[in-house]
Amino acid sequence: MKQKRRDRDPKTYARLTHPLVREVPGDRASPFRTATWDEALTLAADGFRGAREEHGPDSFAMLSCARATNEMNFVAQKFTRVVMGTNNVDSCNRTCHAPSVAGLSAVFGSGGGTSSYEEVEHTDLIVMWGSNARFAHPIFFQHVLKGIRNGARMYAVDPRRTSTAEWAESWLGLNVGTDIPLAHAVAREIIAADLHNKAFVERATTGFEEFKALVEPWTLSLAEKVTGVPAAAVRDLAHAYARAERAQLCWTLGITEHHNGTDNVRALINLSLLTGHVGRYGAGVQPLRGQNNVQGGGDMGAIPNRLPGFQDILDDGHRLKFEQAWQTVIPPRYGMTLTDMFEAMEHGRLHAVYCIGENPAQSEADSEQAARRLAALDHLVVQDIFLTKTAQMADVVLPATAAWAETDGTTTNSERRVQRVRAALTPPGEAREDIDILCDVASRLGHDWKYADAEAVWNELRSLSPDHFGMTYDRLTRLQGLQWPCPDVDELPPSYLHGRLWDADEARRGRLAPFGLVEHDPPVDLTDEAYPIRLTTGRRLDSYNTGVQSGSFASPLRRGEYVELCPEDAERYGVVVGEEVRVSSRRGVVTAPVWVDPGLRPGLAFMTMHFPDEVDTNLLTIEANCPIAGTAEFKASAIRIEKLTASELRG
Ligand SMILES: Nc1nc2c(c(=O)[nH]1)N[C@H]1C(S)=C(S)[C@@H](COP(=O)(O)OP(=O)(O)OC[C@H]3O[C@@H](n4cnc5c(=O)[nH]c(N)nc54)[C@H](O)[C@@H]3O)O[C@H]1N2
Ligand SMILES: Nc1nc2c(c(=O)[nH]1)N[C@H]1C(S)=C(S)[C@@H](COP(=O)(O)OP(=O)(O)OC[C@H]3O[C@@H](n4cnc5c(=O)[nH]c(N)nc54)[C@H](O)[C@@H]3O)O[C@H]1N2
Ligand SMILES: [Mo]
Repeated sequence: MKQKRRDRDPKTYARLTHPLVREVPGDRASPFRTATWDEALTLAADGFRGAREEHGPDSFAMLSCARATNEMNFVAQKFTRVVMGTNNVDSCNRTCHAPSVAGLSAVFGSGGGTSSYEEVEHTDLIVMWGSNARFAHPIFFQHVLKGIRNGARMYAVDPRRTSTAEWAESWLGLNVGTDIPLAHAVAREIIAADLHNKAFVERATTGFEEFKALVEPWTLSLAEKVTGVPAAAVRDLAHAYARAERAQLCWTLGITEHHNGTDNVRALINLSLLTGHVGRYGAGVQPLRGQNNVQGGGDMGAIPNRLPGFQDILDDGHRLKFEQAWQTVIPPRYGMTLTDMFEAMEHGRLHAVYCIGENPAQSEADSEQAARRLAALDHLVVQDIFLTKTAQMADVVLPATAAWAETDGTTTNSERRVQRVRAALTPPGEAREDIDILCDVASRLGHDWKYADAEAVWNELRSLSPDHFGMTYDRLTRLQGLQWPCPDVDELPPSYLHGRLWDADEARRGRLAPFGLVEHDPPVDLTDEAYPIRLTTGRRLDSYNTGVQSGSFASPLRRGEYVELCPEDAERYGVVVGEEVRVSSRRGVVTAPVWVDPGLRPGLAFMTMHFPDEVDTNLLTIEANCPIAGTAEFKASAIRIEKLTASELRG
């Protein structure tokens, strides 16, 4: 079908080149004017000092940038803990893969994906579960394609028949939010067919008998009723996964962006425990992380519960090590997650925010509520490379260099590989490196940190994080990156984690992997007569997140925002491609043109988060959060679609 494009011109962004402050200090309704660096840095620091003195250290929070380098994230969390005296530091990891980290940590003691990209080339079965890697992880998907070429079979589990699913041998098109029933039915079938790996279950896991009883009711026919996936397809996946010599189970936001995201993750990990598809070359579980350095940001301690090197803040020994190194006292309690921060804003408990390279005014679920909460802060400093919607709300805007091609340092991808990045381009105007800006704000608050370069920051991290100690800049350069854990400067780390589970003695000495006893819990935002359509949101190949970076240039590849429906629904609502319609949820209303996608099913609509200046999809989404990880249910809202009246159409 030839579809007519009817794009609204997407907004384009220009790079920030100079610090900005308000004409009338303290009045965010007054316009911005350019300022000298000295003036802007002093204003930024004064506001943070004021909040700390008046309301205490926990009235401050840092949002750290998952696109910037490890070194920058290290300094940002150090600023939060040492200069401001709080553990309130987090990033977009919270909106994204926090459930993966929580689920993997609970089972294996470490939040990283267990395998290397290369291993999917040498595996027998690849399951892409709630992941559109063809669009969102194109580099990883190249490895998947090589695996398929080498003879691997691929299964895709996604409510939409995505571009990724087009490559699969079998597509399981489940109803949104029914992943636990599907996973439980797969597990039950594996056990019923006596295909589980009894030796592995016995040696390496706990809780099997309880798990077996838990999944017992999830017969193939019950699963078909709840998930919408034909029983034969569920059975086929169960047998293929269990019989494969080696299988890779990969998931992303289709699993995590739910009000029970961590439970979903546990349900998938259960399948790997049942079959022993973990801890061996070619067999593993992989949450493909989102932003280029969201893995590294967490590893560097830019999260509220971990010090650098993923060391638990509640562990006295870990805290003491950092307190001695930094000559400070670290609060012996977890700080606020991004989710907690917005909650605290609502109740006036958060007064000052330092937001580096995040755009929460547009990326948070229920964005109207998020923007209102940000507007109520006493002091908001935004450090970015573009004047985002969040930056437009700030008291002070600090222009940074881009981590990509303008800054030296390292980043860590989702196979835990730390790689060097280098400054190759001259930054625009007066833009300065994130680390230098942070250090200058710190010095105005009484902390003089001297870092000659990014390597000096990295070496401080190495001295405090055993998992990173073996990664010198020299080795990272010569070996084109190294994966953690890398404790030794002479040895190469293994490509996969948890091999110890295969050794009877070692498995017994270490922790065993518990099955997750998780139950089905449908989406919070129920569909009914008033809101009959299930909206799920996500990504397209041509654009990036809130569109700030991908919106900074014109591209013929990029089409604007649409509400996508299946052909039957378009007919049912009497709407055609390109027609503007009203899309309403229980929280907000937007208008958007219609697109027809035969990969959708009746009752299911799709929108992206890429064009919030034209169509603010997050006005529609619900802030129903996973109680363990704090991630919102971006993947399930209830909406209705209405034709516009003639006068509305004339606008
Ligand atoms: N081109 C591009 N690439 C990107 C990004 C970008 O904006 N653009 N963003 C990056 C970031 S930050 C991230 S986190 C990743 C995200 O990467 P992905 O998670 O792969 O991307 P999404 O499109 O958000 O969601 C993945 C799939 O989940 C499916 N899904 C929705 N609901 C459910 C459900 O209930 N169950 C299951 N099983 N599946 C469901 C959707 O149909 C969708 O195809 O991409 C990264 N890469
Ligand atoms: N409806 C819906 N909403 C979602 C999602 C969804 O699937 N559906 N997904 C969620 C997910 S997974 C994520 S990760 C979030 C993303 O949410 P955000 O992280 O808030 O959004 P981005 O657009 O990625 O913003 C990145 C910002 O970093 C800036 N930046 C880039 N490089 C640098 C640098 O080197 N230094 C500095 N200082 N700044 C830099 C960019 O200019 C940009 O403003 O959105 C979430 N929101
Ligand atoms: Mo993300």
